[in-house]
Amino acid sequence: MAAGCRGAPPAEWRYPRPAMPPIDLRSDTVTLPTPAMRAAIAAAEVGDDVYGDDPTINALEARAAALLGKEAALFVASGTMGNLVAQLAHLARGQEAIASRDSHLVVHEASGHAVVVGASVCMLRDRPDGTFDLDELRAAFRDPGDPHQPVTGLVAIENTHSQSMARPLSVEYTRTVADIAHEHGVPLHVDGARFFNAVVALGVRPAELAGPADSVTFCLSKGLACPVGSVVVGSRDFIWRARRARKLVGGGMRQAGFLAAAGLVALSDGPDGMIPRLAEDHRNARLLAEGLAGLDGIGSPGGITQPTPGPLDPDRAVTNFVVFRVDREPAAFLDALRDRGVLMGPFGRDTIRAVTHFGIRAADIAATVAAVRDALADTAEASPGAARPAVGAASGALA
Ligand code: TLP
Repeated sequence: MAAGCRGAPPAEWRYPRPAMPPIDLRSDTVTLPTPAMRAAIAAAEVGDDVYGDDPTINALEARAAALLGKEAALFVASGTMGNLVAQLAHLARGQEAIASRDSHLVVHEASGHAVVVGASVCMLRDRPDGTFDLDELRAAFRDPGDPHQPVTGLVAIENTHSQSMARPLSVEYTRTVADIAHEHGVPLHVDGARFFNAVVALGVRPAELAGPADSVTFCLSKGLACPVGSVVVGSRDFIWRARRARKLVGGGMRQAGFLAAAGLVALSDGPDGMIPRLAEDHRNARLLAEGLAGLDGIGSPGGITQPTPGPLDPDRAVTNFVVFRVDREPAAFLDALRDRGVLMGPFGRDTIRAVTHFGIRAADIAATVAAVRDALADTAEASPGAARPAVGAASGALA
């Protein structure tokens, strides 16, 4: 077994499903394809993509490159694969990437940077607005003249920035980080798993936000509701290297135009396109945060997710995440919530995440707030967590 894949499976890693279709807020990855996508999938013209013969993948890659203002694009199986092939294309073995301590690339990708890329990561702390302290960023570049040190080969940022409750990072900030990276001769990669949520929240054009970056990965399979896939964009040379890297990790997918067809629908202009409707998810997240903030037992998640202790602050929910803390044992609360037909998930230590997405309507938000109220009541007595410190109290907030 490969060294990076050891570890015992947990007793039960599949979430038991309730009898009724739940209001599933665990992630926007649970979205199902639209009727227009299903029709496009059924009708898709396909070919062997490893030979470059799949017209639907070629069309998707051309559309993605044009939309984000880059020379070329590559369709990959997942956001994780997108970040991995981007690192393989940017970094030589033994180099170092600068990335956020809490980023998906560092925490949730099974150490692909170390296991597959052979790179170390210099981890920076993010601030509550999702940005790096720029002096800390400047200080993180290694001295290329010192043979003891790794050579810095990449800066990576995440937009939207999950740990800060999915805040969007601005065009100006992205440009500043890119300028600093480029001064050191290093490219900037954006993990834009929810890049279009950032575009919609900021009210900018995709090409403006992608412009300063050397590469961007965005996911089709999250808020854009496609069944599978992500796209990496960048220069022609970079995408050629990423294509080779995709082969290396076994990601050459042959007639995957059936999957790309849904992506073309999602990125289309007009009524079937999925980008502008992300604004509805953001409104619903805000509604949910407002509803939850009014409940006893719900409080600030702490840390950079919400640095102020006390009640949950709805102003933190600017895209499609709501992250909060309960003054109960989180697992018992989540079980009680599931029994009431609502799924949410743990998000880091002791905090809970709800993600709004296609298929969740304002009425579901009202039902969710009612279910949370009931689940809090269900777990008030029995939970050993009832003795936990009050939510949002200074001692209860993550540092
Ligand atoms: N994130 C998933 C989980 O893996 C945590 C989620 O439910 O949010 N970058 C970011 C910022 C992401 O949030 C994710 C997925 C990825 C990359 C990876 O995408 P996939 O799941 O397609 O490999």
